[in-house]
Amino acid sequence: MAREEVHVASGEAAASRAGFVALIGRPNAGKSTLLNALVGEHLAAVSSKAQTTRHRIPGFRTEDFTQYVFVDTPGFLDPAYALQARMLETALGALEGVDVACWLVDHEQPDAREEALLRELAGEIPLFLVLTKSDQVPAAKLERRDETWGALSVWAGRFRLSAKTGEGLDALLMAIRERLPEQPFFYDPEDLTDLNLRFLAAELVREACYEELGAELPYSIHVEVTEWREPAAESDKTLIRATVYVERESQKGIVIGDGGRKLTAIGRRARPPIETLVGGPVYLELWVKVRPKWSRRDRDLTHFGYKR
Ligand SMILES: Nc1nc2c(ncn2[C@@H]2O[C@H](COP(=O)(O)OP(=O)(O)O)[C@@H](O)[C@H]2O)c(=O)[nH]1
Ligand SMILES: [Mg+2]
Repeated sequence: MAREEVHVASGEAAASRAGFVALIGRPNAGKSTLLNALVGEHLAAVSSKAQTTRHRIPGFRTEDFTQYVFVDTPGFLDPAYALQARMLETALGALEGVDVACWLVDHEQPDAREEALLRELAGEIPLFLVLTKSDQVPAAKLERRDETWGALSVWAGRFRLSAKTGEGLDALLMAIRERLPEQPFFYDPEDLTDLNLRFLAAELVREACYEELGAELPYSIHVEVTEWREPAAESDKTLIRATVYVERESQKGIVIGDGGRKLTAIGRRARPPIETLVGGPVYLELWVKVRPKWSRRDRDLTHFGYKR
């Protein structure tokens, strides 16, 4: 493939850089929030409940001469059932072929499993330590974390940042840039992801469910977009029908709520970000269905798109 070169004003040729950057770490470390901040768009579902991210979510950031392909991943955890096992496989699989990995941290110290993973990774690619939530975590605590984690001496660089305020993002981007290979861009500079809109809309509904529902239920929820009708006329809305799958009849009642109030609230919360995504008004119709024990059944997981 021919190397694309971008000519700068001085007449010198500046080669473009492009590459893949994995965002990895424990559940709740702030991976999805950082992906969204780096891409400048709400691509990945975020919530205070651990294990919100179930798939590999790519997000692109293209600057003049640099294209970063960030990959958000499910958190590292010991899998307790089939869905979690697939999530872990997805997280590990996302590391294949990346140029840089960022290990995001909002806890005090590594456990043995994490340490082993980090040592293995550091032998293969540059590994950056990223202490997250610097807007929230006291400086003294960040300092301690930096010391404890830094002592692992597997790092190509150490950073602290806040995806909420943007503090520290530029420094991380500059360091990543230096580690990306000189090569042509992979994607159109206008593109932000290669995920399709249906998938992203379903994720936004799932995120709204997480926010509206109690602590237990979210892990039982899967959302599928079943119908997507483009507006027939300029003034029309895009019709999007989605099904919220739960595992038990009793859960169905919880998602629907008294007189349908819960489901209405979920729809009201999901619609604005979906409209931003679609770039126009949306009519969002939600249905709730029971699919017994889907999160433990291989066939259902495959059917729902959880990759092995
Ligand atoms: N204050 C603060 N909260 C954050 C920041 N980044 C993430 N969070 C919160 O931490 C929780 C987990 O974030 P999420 O991105 O879903 O973590 P993930 O599981 O690693 O993807 C959510 O409640 C976020 O709002 C940050 O920079 N500052
Ligand atoms: Mg996440």
